[in-house]
Amino acid sequence: PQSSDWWKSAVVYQVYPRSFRDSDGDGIGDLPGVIEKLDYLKLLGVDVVWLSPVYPSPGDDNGYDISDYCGINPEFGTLADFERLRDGLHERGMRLVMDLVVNHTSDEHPWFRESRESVDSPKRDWYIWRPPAADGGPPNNWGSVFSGSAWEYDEKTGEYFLHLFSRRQPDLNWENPQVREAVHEVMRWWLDRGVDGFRMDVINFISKEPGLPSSPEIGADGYGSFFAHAVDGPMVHRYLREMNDAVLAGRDVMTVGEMPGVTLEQARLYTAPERREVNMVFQFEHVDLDDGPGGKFDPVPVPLPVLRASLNRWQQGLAEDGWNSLYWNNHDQPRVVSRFGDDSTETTRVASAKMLATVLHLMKGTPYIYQGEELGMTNAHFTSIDDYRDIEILNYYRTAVGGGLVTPEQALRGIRARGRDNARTPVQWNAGPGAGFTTGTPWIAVNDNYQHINAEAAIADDNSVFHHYRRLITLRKTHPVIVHGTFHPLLDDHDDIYAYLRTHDQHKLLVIANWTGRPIEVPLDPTPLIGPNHHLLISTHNDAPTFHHLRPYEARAYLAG
Ligand code: TEU
Repeated sequence: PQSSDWWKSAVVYQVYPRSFRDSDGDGIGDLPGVIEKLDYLKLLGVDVVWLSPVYPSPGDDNGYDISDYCGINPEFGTLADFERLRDGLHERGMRLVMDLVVNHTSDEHPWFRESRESVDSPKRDWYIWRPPAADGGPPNNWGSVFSGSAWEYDEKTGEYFLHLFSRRQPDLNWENPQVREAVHEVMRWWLDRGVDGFRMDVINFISKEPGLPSSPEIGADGYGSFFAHAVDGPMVHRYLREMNDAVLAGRDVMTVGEMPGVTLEQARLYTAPERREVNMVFQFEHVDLDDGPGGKFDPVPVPLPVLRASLNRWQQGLAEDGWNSLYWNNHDQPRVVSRFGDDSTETTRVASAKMLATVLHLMKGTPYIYQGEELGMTNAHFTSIDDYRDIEILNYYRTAVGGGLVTPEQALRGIRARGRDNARTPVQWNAGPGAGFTTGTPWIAVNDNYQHINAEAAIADDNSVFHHYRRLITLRKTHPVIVHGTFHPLLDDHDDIYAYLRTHDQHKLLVIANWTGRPIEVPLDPTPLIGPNHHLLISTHNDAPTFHHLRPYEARAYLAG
């Protein structure tokens, strides 16, 4: 591996600044708040911080609607704060990755304001405008991710513009070379300010199928799915290669493309090093498995064999060429301990959070930790729709309940399980008022469980979820088999155990995990797999284990060589 492959052995920590730490008591997290916690991040041991958007924004989608790419939202601080954060990270040997949200802008971005002025505007073609259909309705049947049509009619010029997300997030027209050049300029602007890479928001949506055809695949809400026509589109690989040639070539940075709906076959192309597109992608297969017949908010249980088959397929599919991102959580996903673990008692919460971390962090790829995951933070468990803030949740509730598709109880059940605000409650720093997040009124409620789930308590307890994450990160730095080892699945047809082997030269790593709340027997012998001279490397439980017996949510890894 070349030195420029530093991201292969790195662990990335995602900061969602709005919910991380509020330094000035306005109830909204900010950059000085992140700076206060740099030593905490160093103690955890992460190598990279990925900062969710901090740019000026009207806040329709919490900053994923950007009105100025080259600045800092005053809610979060100033450019000087940004520079202090960058320097604070670099001084501690950590790197900084920025969120690049360029499939769309805010409708308040000057580019869009100019574009909507007239059909002859020099920036008209920077966005995707179409005249109405014959009946005066939208140009095609696509629905937006945030409910309703993906088209918004604009009175001023009598045309529709495309927005795959909210109506306040118009899609940029990447077919226009001026748009691509403008994005390249933005990237250079941040790189020249010392950032170490980009997480690229829905970057596999930037190339739409010419003609923008309606979709025959109609959802429960009556809209057509744009996925077949706007995901992994015809030009996307060329645009990414062009971006590399124009901007990234010769710079020692990392890139990760967020790619809903990406297939393994496409991911191989995106991440093959010689193609110079992105270093890795966030794929969605394992976090979409609980979608039910009514979609994301109609969740179904995911049996371990289904989840494991998916993750193992990606492990093996990106084994030779390309690279995996490993994640359970981000600001769009429910908390993993509530989703695939068990947060119902303190014992099961701690054990299952550690088990899930062990299974993920010992796989091949770059692990991502989302703020609070290292504390075993749980879903919000809100009881009223009034507790929620997220545009996706609120739009869904309004349209699905209002349209008579579901009852309010059904909608809330889905939102409680899958809603994005589960991940967006404030980080729980201590047992004091506001959980140490704010001295004011938080923009979204603090989880009720902050008095026992918080960073201060976790740091003081050597058996905490936090220290387990810290140990996993340390192991990655000590044992090349964790970074580079070949992945071999084990017990492929077992209902309750996740087991695999990693091998690298003479080094062998065996991972076994009990996915259930019941004790189970392990139908494996370590010696034929990793030889007689192995030792216990890490365990979720700290008392002496018997190899063949796994307690509820117990996970262990053994190392040989
Ligand atoms: O998300 C892309 C995306 O399609 C989903 O993850 C989305 O969050 C949704 O929940 C699917 O049901 C990215 C960002 O991560 C997200 O926060 C933004 O809202 C979205 O793009 C638009 O920028």
